[in-house]
Amino acid sequence: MSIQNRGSLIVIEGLDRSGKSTQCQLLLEDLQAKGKRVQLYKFPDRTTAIGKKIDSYLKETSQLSDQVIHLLFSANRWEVIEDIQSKIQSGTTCILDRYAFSGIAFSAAKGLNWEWCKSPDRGLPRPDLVIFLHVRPEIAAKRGQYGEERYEKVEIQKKVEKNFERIEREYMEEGMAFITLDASTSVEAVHSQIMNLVDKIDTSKALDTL
Ligand code: NYM
Ligand code: MG
Repeated sequence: MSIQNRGSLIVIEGLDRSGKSTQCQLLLEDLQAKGKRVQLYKFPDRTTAIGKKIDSYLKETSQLSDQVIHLLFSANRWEVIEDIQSKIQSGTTCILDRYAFSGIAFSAAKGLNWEWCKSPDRGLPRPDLVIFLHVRPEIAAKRGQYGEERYEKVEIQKKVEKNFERIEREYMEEGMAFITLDASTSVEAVHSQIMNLVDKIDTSKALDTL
């Protein structure tokens, strides 16, 4: 076959301090060591103009309505999506540290309508695999740097956790590979479970949309 396979689209989700960034980094390095082309993206991407607004909102140096910040988080995904799509088409695997699922889970935790929260991300590429790293909010709260940003409070994280359970149910019903892993075990154990799931991704079919 002369046609090159596309790359895969992998999302790591979780509550704050669930170990997402550590696992994304390990996944990146492991795939690179296997000779694959891989790129890591983090949402929110705080480097863009929209990302800077999001950053100041999260650091509580600015206030925005719940609707406006929700739309900014979504716009922050739309502004890099062409880049991600072209990487995937050219055979590069893209790892996303959070995605639209965080958008729904956190905004709905503030009382916004569920379907309204889903709508601005409709049309974004649908991941091949979503891994939700589960740690109990009480455990995450004991990890370093917790509580520095907006939302990093146990009561809010408990609502976000419930929302992720609903997100998992809904997307699994649509046939998405949305897998929850117990992230309270060792870093190595979680990483090897992630690698097992990543190895099973089938890139012969085209990417669908959310
Ligand atoms: N967050 C993240 C949202 O509320 N909506 C979104 O769409 C995304 C991508 O931003 N508490 C929240 C979740 C986190 C915060 O993320 C910052 P991180 O991964 O801690 O930088
Ligand atoms: Mg955080």
